[in-house]
Amino acid sequence: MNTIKTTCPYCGVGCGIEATVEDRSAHRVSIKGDSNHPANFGKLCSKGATLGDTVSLENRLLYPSIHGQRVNWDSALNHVAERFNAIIAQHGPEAVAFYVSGQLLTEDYYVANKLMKGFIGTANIDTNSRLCMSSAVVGYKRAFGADTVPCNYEDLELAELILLVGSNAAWCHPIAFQRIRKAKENNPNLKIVVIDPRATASCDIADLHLPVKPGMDGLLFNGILTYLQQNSRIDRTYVDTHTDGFELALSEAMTTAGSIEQVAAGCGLTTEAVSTLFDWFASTEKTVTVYSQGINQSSSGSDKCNAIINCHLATGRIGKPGMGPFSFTGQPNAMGGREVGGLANTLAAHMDLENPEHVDRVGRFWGSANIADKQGLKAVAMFDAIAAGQIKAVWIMATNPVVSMPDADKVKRALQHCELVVVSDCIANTDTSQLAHVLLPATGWSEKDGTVTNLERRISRQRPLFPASGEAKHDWWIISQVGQRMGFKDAFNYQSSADVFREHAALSAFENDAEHQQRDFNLSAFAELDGPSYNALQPVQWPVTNQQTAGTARMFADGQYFTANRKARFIPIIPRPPVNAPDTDYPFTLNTGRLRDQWHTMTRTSLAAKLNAHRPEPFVEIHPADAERLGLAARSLAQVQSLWGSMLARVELNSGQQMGSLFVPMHWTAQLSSHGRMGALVNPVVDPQSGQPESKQTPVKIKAWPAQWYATILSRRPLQITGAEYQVSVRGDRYFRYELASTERGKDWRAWSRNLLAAVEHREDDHCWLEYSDQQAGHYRTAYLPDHELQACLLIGPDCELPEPGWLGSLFGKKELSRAERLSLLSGQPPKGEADIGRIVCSCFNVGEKTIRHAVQAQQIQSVAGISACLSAGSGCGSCVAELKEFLPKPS
Ligand SMILES: Nc1nc2c(c(=O)[nH]1)N[C@H]1C(S)=C(S)[C@@H](COP(=O)(O)OP(=O)(O)OC[C@H]3O[C@@H](n4cnc5c(=O)[nH]c(N)nc54)[C@H](O)[C@@H]3O)O[C@H]1N2
Ligand SMILES: Nc1nc2c(c(=O)[nH]1)N[C@H]1C(S)=C(S)[C@@H](COP(=O)(O)OP(=O)(O)OC[C@H]3O[C@@H](n4cnc5c(=O)[nH]c(N)nc54)[C@H](O)[C@@H]3O)O[C@H]1N2
Ligand code: SF4
Ligand SMILES: [Mo]
Repeated sequence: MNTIKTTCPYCGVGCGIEATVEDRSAHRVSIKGDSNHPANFGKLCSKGATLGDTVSLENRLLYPSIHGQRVNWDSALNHVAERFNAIIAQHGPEAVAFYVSGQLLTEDYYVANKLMKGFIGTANIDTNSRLCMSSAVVGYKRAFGADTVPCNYEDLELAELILLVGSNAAWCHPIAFQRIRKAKENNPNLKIVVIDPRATASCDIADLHLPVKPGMDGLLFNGILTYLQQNSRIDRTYVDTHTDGFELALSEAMTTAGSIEQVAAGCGLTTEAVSTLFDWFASTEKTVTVYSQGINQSSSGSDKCNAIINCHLATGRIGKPGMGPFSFTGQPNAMGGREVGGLANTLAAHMDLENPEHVDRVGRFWGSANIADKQGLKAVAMFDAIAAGQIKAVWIMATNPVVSMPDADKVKRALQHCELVVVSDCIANTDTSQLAHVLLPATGWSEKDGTVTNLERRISRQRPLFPASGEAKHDWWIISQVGQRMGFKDAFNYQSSADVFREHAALSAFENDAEHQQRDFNLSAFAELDGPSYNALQPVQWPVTNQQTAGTARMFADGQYFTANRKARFIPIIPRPPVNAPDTDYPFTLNTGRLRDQWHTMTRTSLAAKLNAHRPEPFVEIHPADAERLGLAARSLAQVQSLWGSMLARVELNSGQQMGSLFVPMHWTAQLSSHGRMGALVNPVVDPQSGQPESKQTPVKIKAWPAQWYATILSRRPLQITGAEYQVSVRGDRYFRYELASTERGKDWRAWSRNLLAAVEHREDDHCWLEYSDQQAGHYRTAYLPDHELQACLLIGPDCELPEPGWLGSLFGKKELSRAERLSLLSGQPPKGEADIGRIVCSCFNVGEKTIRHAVQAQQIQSVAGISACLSAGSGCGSCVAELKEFLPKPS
C-alpha cells in the first residue's frame, strides 16, 4: 500500500493529509490527518475526512469537447488559441478575459496570470477571490504597504482574547476553530467574542456574542478606537515610532462613533454588551481579531478591515505572539493566488500594476515587452463587460460563476450571449459548464501536483494519489499549451509543475532587496529548487529566503512595514451602512453563507452521501416571530425575492436569527435544485476600493409558496423527474433522494409514480408494489420491492409533514425487508421497538438527532463528552460538537 502526504483541497486551514491508496484502478483511498502537519497535527473535519468518497469517476469531465462534440486535445487547444488570437486581432486584447479561482494550485495560477498580463497584454484576469478576500487585501495593503497576513495559528493559542468578526469558523475553518476550543480549555483566561448578526455554531465557545446590526461593524471598531483613546490605552510609543496617520484616523473615529450608547444604538446592541467588548479589548494585550466574509463581503468591506487594523496598530498589538489582525481566507489557495497576482489589480509576486518600476521588472523577468500596465476589470465589471459585448471571449477555470456571482441570472445571460466561453473543470455538469462552447477536462485534487498556501502563509504540497482520469490534464499544462499555440513558445515551455514553481520563486526573489525597496513575498530559498526537493518540500511559511530557510512564523516583529518610509498607515474610516437598506417592498436583509458539510457549489461534496445527510435541502432561516407574522410554517416552502431574482427554500425557524434578517446557504445549484441558486438574488453592488460584492446584505421579501402537494422519493437508481416545479436531488448512501413540490393540483399518483420508475427498468407485476392511498386527504404512498428488496418508495402528501427519510434510507442497505418492515414502510416510521435515527448530526459515526435526543433523555446525559461516550458522536472530526450541545438540557 502506498501512503502519500498531501493537503486538503477545501478550506484555507490547509490541513495535511496522509492518503493511503488501497486500489488504484477503483480509485479507493483511505484518508487520515497528517499528524506531523503543523496546520492540523492529525485532525481533519468532516469534509476532509470524506475526501475518499469524492474521488470516483462519477460526474467527472474526462474528455475535451467543442460545442458538445468530443475532440482530441490538439484540436481543443488549437481551437482555443486560434479563437483567442482572432478575437484579439480584431478587437484588441481588452476583448478577452480569464476568470480564475483560489482553487487552482499556485503553479496553475502563476501560468494563467503570466499568459494574460505578461503576453496577451491586458489585466483582464480576475478571480473568485474577488468575491472572497479582495477587501482584506485592500485593508492589508493600505495599512502595511503589502498584502501581508501577519499572524499564525499559534497566535490563536497564545491569545487571551479572540474576536471572531463575521467568521463562522466552527463550520468554515473547523480545525482552526478546534485549536481555539482546545486553547480555551487549556487557558480559562482566554475569552472569545463572536460578532455576527446571527447566533452561529461558533457561539458555542463564546463568552460574549454581539448580534450586530448587519453591516455596522465599522462603527463598532471606530467605537473601540475612540474608547482606547478615552481610556489612555493607546500605545503612544508604537504609534509614534512605527505608524503614520493616527490623529486623522482617531478624529474620524471619535466624530463618527460618539459615546458607547451611541455605538450600541447604531449597531443594534445593548450598551452592556458593547461596553464589555470595549473593556475586554482595552485591557487585553494579547488580542487576535479574526475576520472573514461578514466583514469582507460588503460595500464598505475594505474600510471595515482597516477599522479593525487601526485598533491593532493603535495598541501596538501586531507582530508579537498572541496578537494581530488576522484575516481568515477561505479557499485552499486564495493566498497562493494573491502571491502570483491573480487579481485584476495586482501583478505577480506581490508587485503592483500601477507601479512602473514593478511592471518594468516583471516584464524584464518574463522577457515580454507587452506586459499590462493598468488594472483590468474586476469580477462584477468583467461579467458586465461580457454582457455588454465588450468582452467577447472568456476562459473560466475552477470556479462556477453562474452560481457564486451576485446577480447570477445576469451572469448566466452574459455567458449565453458571449462569443466564446471556455470552461476548465474537473466536473462534467456544472451550471457554468452548461454554457461552455469549449470544455477542457482538468485533473482533480487526487491527481494534481503542486503547491497551495494556507491562511497563515504556509506553503504545502498537493501530491497526486492517482494518475489523471480519462484525458484530464493539469491546469498549468492546459494554459501553457494554449500560450504556446498563441505564439508564446519559449515563455510557456514548462515540463513540470516544479519548473513553474521554481520560476515563481525566482521572480519573488528577483531584485528583492533593500536597494529595490524590499517586498514581503520572497521565496529566494526555492529559486533553484530541483525536482526531488520540490517533491519532498515540507510545509513552510513564507518568506523563505536564503537567509531564513526555515520560513517566517510571524511578520512585523520589528515594526517595519512595506511602505516607502517603512511605517504602517492608519486609515480614517467613516462607517457606511449597506448600500441598499431594507424598505417597505423588500423589508428583510438576506444574509448568505456556508454550511458545515458542503463546499461552495457542491460539485464535489455532494458526491459524498455522508456530507449530504447534515443539511440535504436548500433552506431559509427566519426568526420564529417573523415567520409567524407572515404565516410561514416550519418545513413549508417559501419564495424569497430581491430586485435581482428569486428562489424557493424550506422555512427553518431559528431564534438565533435577528428579526428582519434571513439566512440562506450559498451552496445549491441548478444541477441539484430547481430553485435553490441563491446567487440570482444577490445585490451586485461592490466596495469602491476592492470591487468585492455585498453578498451578505441584499434587501429581500419572503412569502409562502402555495404548494398543493409535497413528495419525497427515495430510489436505488437515479430518476428523471418530471411534473414537479420544485425539485431537489440528494445523493444518499445507496439511494437517491428527491424532494418535490408543486403549486399545481395533484394528479393520478399511481400512474405518475409507475411512469417515473418505468424509465429505470422495472417489473410491472402488481405484487412488487405496496400502496396506500387516501384520495380525499391527498395522501398517496407507494413502494416498489421486487423480491422484497426495496428499490424505491414515494411519499406524497398535501403538506410538508412528510416523514424524515432517515429510517427509510437505511432500508436500502438490506437485501430483503422483513414483514414488519414492509408493514411499516408506507408509514415512514420504523416498526415498534426499532429506532428511527432522524436527521444526521454526526457524519463520522452516522448518528442522527432522534438517537441523540433519546440517549440524552434516557441516560440523563449532561455533557458533550457524555454523548460521545455513549454514541461516539462528536469524537471523530469534532465538527458537530457545537450542534451536540443543543441537545443537552438547558441550565435552568
Ligand atoms: N464548510 C465550508 N467551509 C468553508 C467553505 C465552504 O463552502 N464550506 N468555503 C470557504 C471559503 S472560500 C470561505 S471565503 C470561508 C468563509 O468563511 P466565513 O466567512 O466564516 O463564512 P460565511 O458563512 O460566508 O460568513 C461568516 C459569517 O458572517 C456573518 N455576517 C453576515 N453579515 C454580517 C455583518 O454585517 N457583520 C458581521 N460581523 N458578520 C456578518 C454571517 O452570519 C456568517 O455567520 O469559508 C471557507 N470554508
Ligand atoms: N451570495 C454569496 N455568494 C458567494 C459567497 C457568499 O458567501 N455568498 N461566497 C463567495 C466566495 S468567498 C467564494 S470563494 C465563491 C466560491 O464560488 P465558486 O468558485 O464558484 O465555487 P466552487 O464550487 O468552489 O467552484 C469551483 C469549481 O472548480 C472546479 N474545480 C475544482 N478543482 C479544480 C481544479 O483543480 N481545476 C479546475 N479547472 N477546476 C476545478 C469545481 O468542480 C467547481 O466547478 O463564492 C462566492 N459567492
Ligand atoms: S479544516 Fe476541514 S476543510 Fe479545512 S483544510 Fe482542514 S480538513 Fe480540509
Ligand atoms: Mo471564499
